Amino acid sequence: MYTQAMDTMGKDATQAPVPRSAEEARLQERFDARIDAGDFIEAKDWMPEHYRKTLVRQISQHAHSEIVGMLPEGNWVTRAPTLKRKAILLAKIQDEGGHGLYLYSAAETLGTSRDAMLDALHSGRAKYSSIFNYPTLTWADVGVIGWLVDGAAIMNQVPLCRCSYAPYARAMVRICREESFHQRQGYDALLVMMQKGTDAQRAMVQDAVNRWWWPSLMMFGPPDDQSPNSALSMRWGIKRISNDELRQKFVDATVPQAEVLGVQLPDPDLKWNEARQHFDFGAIDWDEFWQVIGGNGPCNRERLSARVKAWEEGAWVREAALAHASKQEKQERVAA
Ligand code: BYC
Repeated sequence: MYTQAMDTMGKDATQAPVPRSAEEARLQERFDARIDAGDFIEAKDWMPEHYRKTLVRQISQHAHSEIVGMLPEGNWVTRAPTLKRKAILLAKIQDEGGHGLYLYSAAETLGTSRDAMLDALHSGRAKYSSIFNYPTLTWADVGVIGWLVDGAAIMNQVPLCRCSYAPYARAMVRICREESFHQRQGYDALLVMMQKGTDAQRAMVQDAVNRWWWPSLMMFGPPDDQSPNSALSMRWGIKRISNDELRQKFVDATVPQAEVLGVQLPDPDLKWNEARQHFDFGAIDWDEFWQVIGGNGPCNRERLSARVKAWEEGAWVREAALAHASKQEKQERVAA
């Protein structure tokens, strides 16, 4: 249901920055031709500086999102209702940590160090997904994160498996496989509460859906006409489907799932449009979105300080790992 056409945009949405020399123009022309032919670009290939910067920005933000995304779920590890749910939640959080690591590695192939990326996160210069600045108030939030947040993530990330930058595309293939399990475990947890639970549990699920629905729609980014990065990212095959198109696909896929679950999506304007063959939906509160990505969401400060604390308190682990590696290297040199 989440697999879909991976390229719906034209290739000439905008022009790349003008090359500075004849040699650069020749390289740029070859690069453009490769993009147009659907080739993948590898780390050692020539690429325009702006392409490199755009990728570092997007991939590092994506990595930060995975790592920060562990926090709202981590809040429920000690309070999961059964051993089975606790084991599933732990595995899911561990997967998110792994996704962050693949993505930092993919960004490092572009010549930016992990320390520089983490410094940008810790100092508040780098962004991470708006969705992780909302609190997880009840156990139902964990299920809803799986269903809606991972569902939105898959919708956005499947096209990235065909991103023109090969190391990112390769990382995304594995990530998407794991995200599918995450989405299903969330839906399963909610289904159990809705079908076998008490009235109080059903109310808890509905309340969680009410709180997470609109922020999930914001995950796809601003409307296309307010998305400054889209045109070039589309031109270069980094993004394959626009923010608004992906948001629409997500709504279309999710409404029938809500019906099966027996929850109401909190939007009085949500209705099937026969002419468009899509669901119409109400206006998104973009002021809230800009506030959240500007650092003023409900949990921004808490999330960032948790990451900074983990980084500072983990210094001895990094030092010990480096000391061990250098000791091993010395021993190998002596043995050789
Ligand atoms: N939150 O020009 P636009 C996960 C920023 S991880 C925060 O459309 P672009 C998961 C955007 O960065 C989910 N910021 O940008 C993990 C830009 O600012 P800058 C993360 C946002 O890049 C654990 C400005 O707004 N997924 O799912 O063309 C557990 C203008 O936007 C957001 C990814 O990172 C946002 N929602 O498109 C469970 C996927 N939206 O950088 C789940 C990869 C926009 O110019 N990323 N901004 O200062 C992408 O696909 C694209 O970067 C986006 C934005 C669609 C997110």
